[in-house]
Amino acid sequence: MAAIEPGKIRNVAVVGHRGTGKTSLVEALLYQTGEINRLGAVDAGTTVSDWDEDEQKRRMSISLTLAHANWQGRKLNFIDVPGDPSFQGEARCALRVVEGALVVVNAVMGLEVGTARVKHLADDLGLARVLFVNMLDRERADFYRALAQIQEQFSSRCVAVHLPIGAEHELTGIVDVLHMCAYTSPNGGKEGEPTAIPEEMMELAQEYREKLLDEVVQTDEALMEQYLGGEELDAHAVASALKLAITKGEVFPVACGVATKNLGTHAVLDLIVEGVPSPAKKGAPIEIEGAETAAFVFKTLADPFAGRINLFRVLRGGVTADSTLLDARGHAKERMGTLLQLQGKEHAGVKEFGEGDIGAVAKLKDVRTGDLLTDREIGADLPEIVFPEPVMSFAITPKTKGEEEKVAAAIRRLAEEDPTLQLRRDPQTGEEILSGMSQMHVEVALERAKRRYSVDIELHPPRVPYLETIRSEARAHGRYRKQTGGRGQFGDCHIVIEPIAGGVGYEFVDKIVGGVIPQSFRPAVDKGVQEAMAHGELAGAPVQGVRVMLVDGSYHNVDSSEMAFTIAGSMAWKEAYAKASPVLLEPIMELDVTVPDEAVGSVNGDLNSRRGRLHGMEPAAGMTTIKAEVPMAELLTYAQSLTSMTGGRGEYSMHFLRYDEVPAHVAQRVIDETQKARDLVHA
Ligand SMILES: Nc1nc2c(ncn2[C@@H]2O[C@H](COP(=O)(O)OP(=O)(O)OP(=O)(O)O)[C@@H](O)[C@H]2O)c(=O)[nH]1
Ligand SMILES: [Mg+2]
Repeated sequence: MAAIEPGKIRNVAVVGHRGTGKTSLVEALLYQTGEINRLGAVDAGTTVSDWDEDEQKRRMSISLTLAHANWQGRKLNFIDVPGDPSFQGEARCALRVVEGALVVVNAVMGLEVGTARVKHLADDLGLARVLFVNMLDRERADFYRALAQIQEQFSSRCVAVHLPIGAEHELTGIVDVLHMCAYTSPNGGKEGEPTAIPEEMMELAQEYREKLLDEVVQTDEALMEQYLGGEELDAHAVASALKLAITKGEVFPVACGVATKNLGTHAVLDLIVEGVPSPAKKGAPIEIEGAETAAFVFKTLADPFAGRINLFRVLRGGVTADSTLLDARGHAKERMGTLLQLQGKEHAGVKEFGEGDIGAVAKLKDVRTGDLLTDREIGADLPEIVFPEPVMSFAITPKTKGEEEKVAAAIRRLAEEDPTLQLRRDPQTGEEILSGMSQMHVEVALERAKRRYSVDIELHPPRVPYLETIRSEARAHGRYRKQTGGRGQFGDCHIVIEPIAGGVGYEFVDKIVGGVIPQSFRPAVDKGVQEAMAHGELAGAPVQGVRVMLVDGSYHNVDSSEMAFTIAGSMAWKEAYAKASPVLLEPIMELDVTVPDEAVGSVNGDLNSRRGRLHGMEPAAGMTTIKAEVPMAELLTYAQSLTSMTGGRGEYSMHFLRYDEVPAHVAQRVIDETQKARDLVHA
């Protein structure tokens, strides 16, 4: 098969809130175009897209999936994107390499928070946006209510191009007001050719056609003149004006249907071909200068059969099988061995992917998400996919002692597939911290680690990285002396410690006059102090924000040594620290919580009980974003609470802000707990 020319390709990411029917819609699109001859169902685990074991078990999408179809002589590449916020990194990858977003909305629930999020991403990337109101057959589905909501909350330029005939279980078909024709529900069969609009729908269809034309002519002066002059508009001219308007984000067509019955797919396929710009029209989503061939890797997958597979979008030129390209990150040569066309988990070998196409390649050595492959060195910066920061952290340990390295290796592999998964070692607590977008996200990762790499991993709440500091000045004397037969030990010093303004850092000031401690032993005092400071006496946390002045001391000609002064330094520190009003500091996070308006009261009350300080609230479209500062220690189990307070409709993100002093009553509890833990260790 020869490469497909860019003008004949349409790249579409299918996005939307969790469970709006994206995977079912992709299935229907593949069925309608004849790619598959049976309409699979998510609930039966038989769809092309949700092919992974984890996905079938949970009946939801977890990773993005690639599929393709032919319609009107065009190649359509679909990327089915999971809707759950746990896997929102996938949407970032997918939207980066397409010209269009097909936003699927649930006709019963209307606009939901996840839909708004991906819509904004698509806005920011300047993508064409087509909306599909799905599930018209469900009880309490209401196309017009969903449409009104979309217009009110997204843009008044969202216009209906398809209308339902009937509603809920009496739905019998849809009308296409762009082409002024109708489709009867195929009830899971193949959709037939368009038919005439039923008599009783004619008036409504006319009304909505006018609304559509009103929007379209506003984007095209010549059409506007004809329209105002009462001329009959040429259908082709309207279609191309609409296409241009969609491309430029001036009009957003709203389609509708029933994915599980394959209703509306014919019309939406037409709409994609006509409304989403081809790569030739739009130009590459990432501009690359100086290379003849360039491909952007937007996702790395671990495939059960083919090993590692990289999905890429051809930005320039064509990628041919068995060619060699350079990886711009590692500068290594990579042989593009077997090129694959993916249909869910099915692979077909191909010889070439042309400019603008989306394909896959197996068995590259060291290529991962975000990498750029070119035919020559171009010295350009890597294009970036901006991923959301993970919000949930857990400490992880292997179930079997000694498998620490195996665990880390497995998680690293998984993080290559999914950059919203992060593994780091907390230098303060020494724990391995795994962070992700949600508890489910992390649990899915652990299941995969177990299945693929045979490691059992346990999750624990992470320890809070407390710090300690002092509030006042203090002076102390440290003297270490030992006489055991031959040569003894002698170190003796006086130090003064004081808080550093701003509360961070450490300074050591040598104020010795007259050589009461020889120059060569003074750094040893510094060392002893710093060693002791690594574990403060309150909660064993590192101490910071202290200036230590070495002011006096004495030495012994024979017995003094560096070791003796190190010990004396740490003795002096301990005494001084106890007298300098030490306090415990805790990390404060900035928290953004988005919840349905009706949950604001309980969420705010809950934040209050978590020692949170509210900063503001921003209501938007039935949802309110609450901004607050909350101690990290109070947020370790926040996800579960938020889910129960909002019926799963709340979302949050947080990042580190600063350290604050822990209020006395809380500090005492932390100190007691650490003391208990220490006693256990020593018992
Ligand atoms: N009645 C009805 N059910 C539908 C329709 N579309 C999807 N469903 C059902 O809705 C549920 C979710 O469908 P999916 O296709 O998995 O939704 P999704 O948007 O891919 O879900 P995520 O990928 O997890 O975000 C499944 O039980 C589908 O059978 C529809 O048009 N009508
Ligand atoms: Mg899905």
